[in-house]
Amino acid sequence: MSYFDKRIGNQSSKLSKDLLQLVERKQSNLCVSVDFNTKDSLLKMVEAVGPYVCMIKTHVDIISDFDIDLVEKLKELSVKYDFLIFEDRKFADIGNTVSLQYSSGVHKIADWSHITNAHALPGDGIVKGLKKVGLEKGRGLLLLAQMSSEGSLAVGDYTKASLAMAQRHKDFVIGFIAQEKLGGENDDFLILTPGVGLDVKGDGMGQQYRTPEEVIKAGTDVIIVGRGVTGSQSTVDYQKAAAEAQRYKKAGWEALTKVHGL
Ligand code: S5P
Repeated sequence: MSYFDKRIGNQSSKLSKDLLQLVERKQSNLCVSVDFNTKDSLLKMVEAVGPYVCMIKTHVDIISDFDIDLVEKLKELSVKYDFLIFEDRKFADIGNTVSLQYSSGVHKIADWSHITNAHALPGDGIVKGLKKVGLEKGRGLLLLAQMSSEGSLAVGDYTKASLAMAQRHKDFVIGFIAQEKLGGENDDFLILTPGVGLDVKGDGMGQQYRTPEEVIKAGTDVIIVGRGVTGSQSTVDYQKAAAEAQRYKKAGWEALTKVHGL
């Protein structure tokens, strides 16, 4: 059985199967994080890198002119270029509050984002609250089991407890934001890893970068790259970003091929 067939067979949610199929089909395990703060610059960046990614990660709360039209355009681009949308909301409250934050407000994240994430800190209630809203819409959740930043407190027993929490909610938790493989064959969670860069080791504000090959050797499925692809918004060059996306796509796919003998 091929590597992807095996991984897909291990998944309990349709969304995680879809993501692995997409990675294989597009030969891309690259998620680009577009941390830009206007609608226009975000959409232009997605237009530039869309053909090379399996996922686009957003932080919609930083967009000064956010409206529903942005969401509609993002959804259109996700169909046009075949990628999933991941709103990096990092929920961190009690179940009742997160269910409201996920479904309501200006952003209505559950209506359009295939995937979102949450800290395990509050306990199982956070997963229950999000699941109540997201499960029937076919959404999936990633738990932040580890972080890329220097001095992160999400280590050791906290990471283990995050894994145990995910195991109790396999219908909705599809995997982790983590720096290494967590779980085994019986709970084959997806690992999405930020803090990935080919050229620099940090950003002077605590971010730490490893190369695609380093993280994929450690068990990553999807590499999350922000500024390494997009550059900074103040000096944005969409053509360069498209070229960088191709470079990271190639690096990610080659590492996956090598590590898993595809
Ligand atoms: O541990 C983490 C978790 C996340 S989701 N470390 C991170 O950096 N992130 C996010 O990934 C962060 O919020 C940012 O959007 C992206 C990394 O961006 P970059 O420009 O440093 O690649």
